[in-house]
Parts: sequence; C-alpha cells; structure tokens
Amino acid sequence: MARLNDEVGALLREYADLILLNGGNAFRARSYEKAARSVGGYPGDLAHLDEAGLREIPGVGDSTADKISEYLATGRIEALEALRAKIPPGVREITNIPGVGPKTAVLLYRKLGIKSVDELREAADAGKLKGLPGLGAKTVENIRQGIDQLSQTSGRTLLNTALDLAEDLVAELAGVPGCKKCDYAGSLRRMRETVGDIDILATATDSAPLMAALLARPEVAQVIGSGTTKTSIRTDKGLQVDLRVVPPADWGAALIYFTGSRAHNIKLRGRAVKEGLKLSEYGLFDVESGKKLASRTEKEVYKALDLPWIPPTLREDRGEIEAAATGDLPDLVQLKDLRGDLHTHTNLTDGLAPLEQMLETAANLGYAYYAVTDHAPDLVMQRMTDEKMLTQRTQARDLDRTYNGMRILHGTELNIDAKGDVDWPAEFLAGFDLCVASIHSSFGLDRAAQTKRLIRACENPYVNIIGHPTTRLLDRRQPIDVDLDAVFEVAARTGTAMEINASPQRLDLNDEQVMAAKRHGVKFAINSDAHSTLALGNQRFGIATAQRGWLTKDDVINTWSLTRLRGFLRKAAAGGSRVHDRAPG
Ligand code: DGT
Ligand code: CA
Ligand code: CA
Ligand code: ZN
Repeated sequence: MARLNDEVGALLREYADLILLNGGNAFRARSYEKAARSVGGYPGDLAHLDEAGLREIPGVGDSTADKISEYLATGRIEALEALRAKIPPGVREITNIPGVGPKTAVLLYRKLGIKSVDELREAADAGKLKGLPGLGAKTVENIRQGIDQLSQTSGRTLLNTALDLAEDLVAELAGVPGCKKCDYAGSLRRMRETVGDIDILATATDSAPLMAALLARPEVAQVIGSGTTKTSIRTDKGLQVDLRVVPPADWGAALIYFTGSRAHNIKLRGRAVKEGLKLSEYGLFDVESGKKLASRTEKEVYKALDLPWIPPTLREDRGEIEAAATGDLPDLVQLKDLRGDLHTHTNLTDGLAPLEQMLETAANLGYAYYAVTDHAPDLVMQRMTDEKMLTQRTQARDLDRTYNGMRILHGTELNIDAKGDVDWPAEFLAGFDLCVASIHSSFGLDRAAQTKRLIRACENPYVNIIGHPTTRLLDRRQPIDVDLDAVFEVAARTGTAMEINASPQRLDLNDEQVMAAKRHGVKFAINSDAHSTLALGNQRFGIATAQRGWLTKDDVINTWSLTRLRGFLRKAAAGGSRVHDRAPG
C-alpha cells in the first residue's frame, strides 16, 4: 500500500530536482519537494483518492494533484517526461554527491558533457575540472571527497527499502502451493543498517513453483541465474535477490547458514569441530559416524552445540557465542517494551501532521506517554517563537489523557550551537517536561570543538537527550568528527541520555557506538524523530539497532514507567547547582 505513495513521492522529488537542474523557479521546486515529502508520509493509499481528496493532503496544490491523477490514470507525467528529456538521469545523480548542487551539476554537463558520477570521477582524476569558470580549487577538492563519500554506501540499500520488498516477496512466496516455510535471511534478518542484497530461504519438496513465482514478479529487471536450488534476480532498482530452496528437514541449518554473518558461522563451525562435529547448511553431523544430529530448526541446531538460540541481531561475532555458552546473552529490548516516543514533530514546525493526528497514531501504537518536541527558534527557517511554543503547551495540556489515557510530555528539540549552548534562557527551558538537543549546524568543526560542544550540551541541566548524536545521514552525510568516548563519559555522569534515532536514513547512534556508550553506563532513548504519522512506525529500526548494540529494557529510558522516566528527566533538580549558577536572578 505504501509503495504507490513512495513511488509518487519519488516522482515529485525528481520533478523538483529537474526544475532546479533546468534553471527553473526555486520556489516552485521547493513546493514540489514539500509535496513529495507529504505524499510519502501520507498514511492512506493514494489510489483511493480523487482530485479533491488529493488536494486535501497538506502541501498538495492544484498542479501537484493534477500530476498525481495523471500518473494514476496513465502511468506517466508528461511535464516530468519533458524535463527528463532535457537532462540525462546521471546529471541528477551527480547532485547526490555531498556538496554538489544543481548549478554545479548543470555547469559540468554543459561545459564538459559530464553526465554520470563515474564520468565526473574520471574528469576529476584527469585534472579536467581545473580552471572551469565558477569552480574553485576548493570546490574541486570537495567534489572529489564527495564522490568518495557517496561510494561508501553505494551498491548497498537502506534497511527499510530492502525490508519493504523482502516482506512483500516472503508473503507471496509463502503462499505458493508446496511452500512449507519462507523467510528472509542474510544481513536483512540481522537488521544491518544497509544490505548488499536480499537473501530469501524457503522449503519445499519441489522448488520449481517457487522459482517461477520469483521470476514472475513485476520488479524483476534481470535474471542473474536460475536453477533448482537457487535463483538470483536483479530488480528494476538494481537490488539483487537470492532465493534458495531447501528440503523441509534442513530448514534450521540452512537458515543459520544463510543468516550469517560469515564471522558468526565460522566461529560456530569451530565450536562444532572441537566436539568432533561438522556444521554446514545441510545440518550438524557427527564426523565419525556421519549421522545427522540436528537440522530441522535453528533452536535444535544451537541446542546440539550446547547453546541457546541466538537472536539474529546479535550474530556478528561480537562475543555472542561466548555469552551464549556461559548463559550470559542479554535479554534484548523488544519493540513491545517501548512505552513512548520522546522525539517527534508536528506541523507547528517541519512536521506534516497536526498534534492531534500524531497523538492518535501514537496512542494506537499502545504508548503510555508521548513527547512532542518541535524545533526551537535558532533553526531560523522553522520560525519558532515563544508564543507558538506556549500555545502548543496549552494544547498539549488540554489533550493530555484524551487518547487512550496516553500522557503527553511537552518538549522541544533544541539546537546545539558551535559552542555547545542551546536556544532559550534557563527560565524558559525550565518550563518543558523534557528537552532533546541536537546538532543542526557547523558540521565541519574539528574534533576538539565538536567534542567540547557535545560535552557542554550534556552538562546543561535542561538537556535530557542528545538527538542524532553524530548527525550522519546514511546516503548523504558523514558523521561529525568527535571523540564519542569522552562525550559518553559525561553523558553517563550527568544523566543525559543518548538517542538512537530510528529514522532509517540516520540510525544514529549506530550499533557499535551503542555498545561503546553502554560500556560507559550511558542510558538511551529510542526515538522515531517522526515528521509524519507514518514515521512513528520507524521505531522497529531503532529497536533493531539497540538489539545490535546488546541493549536490554533497563538501558532504554522510554521503556520505563512514567514515574521512573520523570525521575530521570529531573536532571536539573538532581544535578543541582548549575541551574542556579546560570539562571539570572
Ligand atoms: P550483505 O548481503 O553484503 O549485506 O551481507 P550478507 O551477510 O547478507 O552476505 P551474503 O548475502 O553474501 O550471504 C548471506 C549469508 O550466507 C552470509 O551472512 C553467510 C552465508 N554465506 C554466504 N556465502 C558464504 C560463504 O562463502 N562462506 C560462509 N561461511 N558463509 C557464507
Ligand atoms: Ca545478503
Ligand atoms: Ca546473497
Ligand atoms: Zn527532530
């Protein structure tokens, strides 16, 4: 259902980009960009809306509604096709390079005929970019670095994108007659932040109908190979899917093998060897007698190795096999443990939905409490004022307990400036139930300055949570350069939680940083940072990251009771003196 909305959102975004690349009106481009976000975040199915219904989506005006209806009716948008004809697709791809805007991309195309990232790399290496009017030495250097950054995620797909497709595929394949079991495996089952490809495992005595079902899927663009045990295809988006079909009796052993990781498998096989056993995708065997000891379920195979079942999110050879052997596996935090979301936005700033809609959706997720944390005034384009914030607070107080009894916390997302200070004086900050504080500027400061600024933010008695601490965007922006260990130490000491931002573009902190922070005794908040009702559902990715970082319920403040949470948030009272040192009067 969401896929059509995403598809239309992507087309509108492309249209906005192409307007800019054709030197069109920036304001017009921005309005399509806004519509794209709005449509992507729209919870209903676009296919069910007529023109009037489309126009009711916030940010969708007459001309956008026309284009969407045209697409729904004909599968094309003529105006988009016309712009596509003028600019090769690779030129738009060039604007994905961090620091390269549409003006530069068009300049490179018109002057040098560069129409792909690869061509740009070659031109940069050959020194052909030097001396181009409007392209300084610094810009050329930035382009070169930007290309390197881009290639770090390129070839891999974000977790949410892969999961959407994999869930669809598994649902269809599981319904094929003769299919006994079907699930996705590989890095996707381990919930890595990006995946190289999708691995699907199924059991059946006859594999042919399953292979045929995969080959018949509409998104298949290329068949890489197809046989009785394995079929590999590439989708129209360039994502590879491997389907393997095994006999029902081998499900468990095969699922362990194809879930990986490679490092986990190797260590597991080593353990088998020590016991005189052999582990493969076909089962666990006694070497001497050749007898099969286990293969039907994962649990049986682990048990035959004297281990409890190990959750896939832990299978990275980060000590999980040793911990399993001594009975010390962590009792991992689960999605159902979350009692609230502590970082969310509304249309008072850059969110799409009004507070009531966010609350209703959150209440339906079963939350006991919910914090609304719209942007603070230093992020100038959001135009926040004291008055708007206080009006929202009154609204939040009025709506408290009206959605399934859910409690509402009135918060804000502060901006950590280059020095580590935040918006608003202490007396205004004291009026919030909680404050998230995040970096939204000065990404390029050196390590010492970034470290100092985050430490200063942690020491602020009103800052409860550091939002998306490294500011990385998986497909677009590198993390800031910072000594996280130094920050974690202060966070633990001051009672400042670190966020696991659950947005699949962010996942910030990431799994390894979570492990490091936990070693310092840091507490965490798993937050959606939702800008739409739909995005409230991103918490599953935050939970996956927390699990990959070995967190338990106790580590995560938004699994706690409201009473315990409120105690944690009374940092100013607990930490004491600083408040009075700083507050005037
Ligand atoms: P990816 O796709 O790069 O995100 O990462 P994975 O972990 O999904 O790797 P992939 O797709 O190459 O293989 C899926 C799993 O199958 C992998 O986690 C372990 C297992 N596997 C595949 N080929 C081999 C192999 O040659 N040796 C071992 N030990 N395991 C393998
Ligand atoms: Ca894979
Ligand atoms: Ca694979
Ligand atoms: Zn936010």
